[in-house]
Amino acid sequence: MSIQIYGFWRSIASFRVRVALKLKGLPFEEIPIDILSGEQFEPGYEAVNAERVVPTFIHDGHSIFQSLAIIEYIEDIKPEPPLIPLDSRERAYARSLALMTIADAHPLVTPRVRNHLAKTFAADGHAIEQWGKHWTTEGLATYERLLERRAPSPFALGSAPCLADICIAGQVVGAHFLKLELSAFPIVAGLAERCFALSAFSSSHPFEQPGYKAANPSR
Ligand SMILES: N[C@@H](CCC(=O)N[C@@H](CS)C(=O)NCC(=O)O)C(=O)O
Repeated sequence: MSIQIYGFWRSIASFRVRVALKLKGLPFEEIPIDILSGEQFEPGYEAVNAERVVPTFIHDGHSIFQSLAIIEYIEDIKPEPPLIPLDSRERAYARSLALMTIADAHPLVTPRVRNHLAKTFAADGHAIEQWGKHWTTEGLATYERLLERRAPSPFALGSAPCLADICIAGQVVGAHFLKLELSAFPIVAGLAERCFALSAFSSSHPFEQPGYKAANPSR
């Protein structure tokens, strides 16, 4: 089987797909699309992804977009180890936790939103950073309230990391970009620590990607 993902080191949605592939033990090639310089808008990539975002997942030439749809597809083609529980209520809970960041928190801090704030509302670098910190903190606070109601043991749904943990860890990656303290969110912080102790998570972190290391040789 051949798997490629069009992704970018800084992309939290690409991080989610990287972790899922690594937890499944599926080898893949990542083709970088620099979403900070606007490569996603070039006609060549628009032909691949009409939404002009990463990731795009290519399996034996078949293309899929949206990280949740991609992870569910990966689950279908390689069910073990499971990332989405079989029990209906547990499945719904895993998807609900996932969608909190995929649908609600993460879209607010994407480059297209930051660029629109700058171009249309003359937001400067400081204002855009504050915007990012606000919405990333809101996402972390929501996860903390959710996890207070059902404590991770040790992962969000039980003994092994699943879709929900991947998405919560992605929200924490957003906090790493903005150098946000996690002390106000101890349950989220503890869960993220357990996730990033696993190589599937730590090796997928944006700061571990070749593109980040090339741009930041001193780190
Ligand atoms: N909901 C989508 C998010 C896709 C998305 O917004 N990706 C970001 C990177 S994490 C992107 O490519 N942004 C380009 C832009 O905002 O112009 C998913 O989960 O795949």
